[in-house]
Amino acid sequence: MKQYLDLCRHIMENGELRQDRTGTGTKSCFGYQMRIDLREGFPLLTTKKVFFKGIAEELLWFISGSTNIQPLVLKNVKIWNEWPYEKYTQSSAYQNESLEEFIERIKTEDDFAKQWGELGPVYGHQWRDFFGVDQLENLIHDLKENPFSRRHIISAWNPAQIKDMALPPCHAFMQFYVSADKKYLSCQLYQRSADVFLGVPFNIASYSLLTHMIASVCGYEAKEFIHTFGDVHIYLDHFDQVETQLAREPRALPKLIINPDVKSIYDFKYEDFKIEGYDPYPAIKAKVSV
Ligand code: DHF
Ligand code: TMP
Repeated sequence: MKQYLDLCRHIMENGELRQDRTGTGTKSCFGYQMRIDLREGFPLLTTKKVFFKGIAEELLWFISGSTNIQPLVLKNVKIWNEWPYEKYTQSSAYQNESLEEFIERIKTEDDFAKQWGELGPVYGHQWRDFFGVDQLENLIHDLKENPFSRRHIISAWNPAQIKDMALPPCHAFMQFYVSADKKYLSCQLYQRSADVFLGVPFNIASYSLLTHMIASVCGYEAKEFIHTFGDVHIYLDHFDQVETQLAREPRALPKLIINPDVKSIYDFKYEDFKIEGYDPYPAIKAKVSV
């Protein structure tokens, strides 16, 4: 995807070197926007292999309202493991388990998972129960009943609860827009903080998938995903990986096929999505800063 490679190049050329919370250090810019036409294909990067199943299962987990990593772990999705583990290692209950041993306990001991697998009131909680408001339910209702509203918004940013979250929301605020002919649905996301090598490929695919799912249950077609960034950065230990990707020529985008029989946003399962014609370059490993 050209837009993504342009973003990488933009940061490499214009970013400032700065310290960050994790201690790794980044090259960073403030403010950037990408526009992705979802009619041209599904935006899953081809310049490295991206873990679509992990993206889809994470999104279904948000939609379910869950904020505990146990359901993800049981599906072998590991992307949220480090954060509860970090908290556990700092507690008095910690018995020197490795990350693998910790995750094995989350899988097999429900009481342990209830106590230590929680991320706090993160995405799933705010989408479905922002101080009692089911924002997702309201969004879908309003998209059908009042398509031209300028208030099609979901906010994960709940200032009163930030202190209880393992990580304050990065993809924090989204707005939807129905075209004048009521044919198309577009989505714009505001992401306050973006790890361009690891997080952003997931975020692009996740919100694009969400746009397709909402369009499908409301009777629209997905049009554009507009991705707006605050602090958009490349970690210093990702430079080689980014250069490897920049040297690869992007290939044709795959297609997303969604099961059209699913009529409610809550009923989707991983098997209702098919990615066709995905022919990426090999995966590229990188360390995640915790
Ligand atoms: N912290 C930081 N520093 N960066 C992030 O991108 C990030 N993302 C979070 C939580 N905290 C974060 C949630 N999303 C991976 C991708 C997305 C994600 C967390 C982790 C990740 O490690 N991806 C690897 C491996 C994927 C796999 O399990 O196969 C990748 O190569 O894409
Ligand atoms: P921060 O809370 O100090 O901004 O750190 C969060 C880091 O995680 C930052 O590098 C952005 C990254 N991130 C993403 O890029 N996408 C995501 O979906 C999530 C959860 C985090």
